[in-house]
Amino acid sequence: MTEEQQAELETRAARLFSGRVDFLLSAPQLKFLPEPTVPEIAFCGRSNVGKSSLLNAITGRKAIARASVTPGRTQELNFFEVGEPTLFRLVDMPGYGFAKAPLKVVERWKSLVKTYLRGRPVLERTLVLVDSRHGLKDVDREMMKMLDEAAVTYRVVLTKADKLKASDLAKTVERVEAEAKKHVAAYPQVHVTSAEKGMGIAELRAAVLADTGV
Ligand SMILES: Nc1nc2c(ncn2[C@@H]2O[C@H](COP(=O)(O)OP(=O)(O)O)[C@@H](O)[C@H]2O)c(=O)[nH]1
Ligand SMILES: [Mg+2]
Repeated sequence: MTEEQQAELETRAARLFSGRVDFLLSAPQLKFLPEPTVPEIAFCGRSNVGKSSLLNAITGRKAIARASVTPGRTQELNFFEVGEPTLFRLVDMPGYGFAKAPLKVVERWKSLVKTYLRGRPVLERTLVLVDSRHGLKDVDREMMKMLDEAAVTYRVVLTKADKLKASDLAKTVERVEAEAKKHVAAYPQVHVTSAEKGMGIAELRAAVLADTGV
């Protein structure tokens, strides 16, 4: 893509996300999933990775992702619609890696997520969020493996990049990219973002729009 095309895509994405973005529904079980009528982009990551903050930054809202932090909704797939009429959906997947989650809860999570990933024809891309300070953890690797197996391509997105020195950040990017290259369904390049400072947000927003194909 030329610089000009990239700039044009970012402008289009910014305009689109500043328009209609509405919470649609929370699906605690597969039978509550909305009809697969438009492309979907899913966001996943360990709890506290900065998923809600990133969703807010991408959509330019202060609290669009609030629905997903409502107690009791943490184990559900939350759907947001973008565009008027709806062009695509963002899906906020339940955070993983709770230290103290009962086995039963973890199993239920896995079953819901796996079935969604494997059987969702409109799922165009997933974003796997990873905290810049921590790099990839085993739970992230497990998620990546699940996506590889479901043949859902994904982008690894480093969050909270403002918390690291540039030199440490560069090392983390290098390490994570080296590992991403070993996963068949992963993009070889990672995104570096800070919801707090706005770093990488315009580019990621454009990438999400491009991924939807609309
Ligand atoms: N410094 C910094 N803190 C962040 C950033 N994004 C999120 N946080 C903080 O990380 C914590 C978890 O963020 P949240 O978006 O709720 O994470 P979630 O559990 O993945 O939805 C909160 O205290 C946020 O303020 C960021 O880009 N920079
Ligand atoms: Mg959240």
